[in-house]
Amino acid sequence: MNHLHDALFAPHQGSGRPFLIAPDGAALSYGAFVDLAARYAQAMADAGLKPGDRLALQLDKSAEMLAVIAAAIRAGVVFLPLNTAYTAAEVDYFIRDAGARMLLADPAYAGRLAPVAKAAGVRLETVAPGGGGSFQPAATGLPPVARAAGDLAAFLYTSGTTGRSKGAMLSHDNLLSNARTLVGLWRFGPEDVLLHALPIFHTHGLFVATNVVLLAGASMIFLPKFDAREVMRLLPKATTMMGVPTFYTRLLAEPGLTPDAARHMRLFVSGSAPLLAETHQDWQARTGHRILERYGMTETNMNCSNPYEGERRPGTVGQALPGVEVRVCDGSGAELPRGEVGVLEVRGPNVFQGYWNMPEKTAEELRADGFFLTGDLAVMGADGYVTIVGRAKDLVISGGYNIYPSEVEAEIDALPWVLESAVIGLPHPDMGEAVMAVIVPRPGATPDPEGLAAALSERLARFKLPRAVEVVAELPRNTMGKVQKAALRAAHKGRFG
Ligand code: MCA
Ligand code: AMP
Repeated sequence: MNHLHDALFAPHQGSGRPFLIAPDGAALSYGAFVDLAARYAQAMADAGLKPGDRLALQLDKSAEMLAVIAAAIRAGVVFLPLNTAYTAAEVDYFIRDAGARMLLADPAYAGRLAPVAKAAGVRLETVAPGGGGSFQPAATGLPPVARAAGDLAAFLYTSGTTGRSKGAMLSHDNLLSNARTLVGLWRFGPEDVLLHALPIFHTHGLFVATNVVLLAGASMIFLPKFDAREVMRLLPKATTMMGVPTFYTRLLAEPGLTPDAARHMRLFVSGSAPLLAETHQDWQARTGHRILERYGMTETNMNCSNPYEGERRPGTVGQALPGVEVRVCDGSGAELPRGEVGVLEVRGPNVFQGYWNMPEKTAEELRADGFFLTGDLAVMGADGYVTIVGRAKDLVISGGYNIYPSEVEAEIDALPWVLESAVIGLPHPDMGEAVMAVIVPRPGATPDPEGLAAALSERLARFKLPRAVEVVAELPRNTMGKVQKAALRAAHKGRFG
């Protein structure tokens, strides 16, 4: 048996039901998808990939990318999907750290990735949306390779407040148990059509959206990326949508967003970043629908959700999922009384297996009793509803993408004119938060704030680049010498409107 394959893909073999629906209405059936995945799996075996080997993917969103992921599951190969915005320097780190055997890239990225793949000794092949590229499915399919519940399925890289990105190891059952819970909780069934506009290299678009659809035998309208007009056009053909808060604020700016436009919808889900209570209320006023907010992490998949029936309380992420334990603790792991703010800890079958090759980091964040320290500050009400009130970790979430200030600061500090820097997140009307850099120049050097983005663009994905830069004589510090980011955030809070 293959734990994930048997639940997600095997039941659909030979089925003529639609799985992926392109924006023009063309459908790819479940049967055709499973067949394609089986043949990609054989191509992986032919390329020498063995169960447990790591396969990195920097692919544009497409049916082929999903089929490659399904193939990796079938072949027992651990896949690591990478944001298409990552630069060659960033990809270089991931493929080396993961010890990837192969890197599958969109042909458009192959030129920039070839040197790092070669230097790291990783085989580079290409896959294009629509099926082109050097990596082609074999003529026949590979029988599913046996994988148990605890075997690794995927690495998803996520940064910490210090140091480089860490590969969060997710097992077959981490993914399956969570998807099963969500299907039940959110009432997904074969008649559902999910409007899918998220990227599929992160948890939200890949594991939450796609696995739920697969388990339920539902269909998804598969958009290459979020585009408010396209979503408005296709909304009448869908029953459900999952998005980050930016999706909802952008859709609220569409004049056509009315109860009539949303009348075929039964569920809108939001997550990955805080949804303002105001957005929740505006959405209800415009469409009659109450957005269902849930909360999760790369390391844990989903932890909390507002209910399907019952109160969806704006500004909260609802209650712990069935089978998941959530507690608010002081720094030592002692649970705090309801109503007090502390660090949120999570335990359950959804919690990951640790960070790849980083036992010390794993031990810092995963307690011996199985509770994972999320780094989010939260308060739990008497009725179990959780409100995320802040972050103990220095993290900016912009349009649903995580940006770790320490990573951006390290790159800025390496520039010749810079003495030191502080990177902060500020409220942004479209992205929720956006990044600003406050920089102290070296004595005698000529500051070049206008050239900052260009200077960093080889090193950092564009979404991480500061959208505002200020050059200052010194950074505010407390008596311990620590930069006071709260003071900087307060001083600049209106910067993005
Ligand atoms: C694009 N840009 C961004 C972002 N996205 N800058 C900051 N933050 C962003 N999120 C920049 C690009 O680099 C580019 O800059 C310019 O904006 C326009 O790019 P474009 O691709 O046209 O942007 P967009 O289409 O407007 O994208 C915004 C977006 C997108 C639709 C909000 O970022 C998105 O789909 N976000 C979803 C992220 C997501 O799936 N997160 C889930 C993570 P330049 O002009 O300089 O080149 S999973 C997770 O967090 C946990 C587990 C959970 O709970 O789900
Ligand atoms: P990631 O590193 O992509 O796994 O991001 C996980 C982080 O996103 C969490 O630790 C939270 O800080 C944040 N997050 C996810 N969903 C929500 C939500 N509904 N409300 C507030 N923060 C959220």
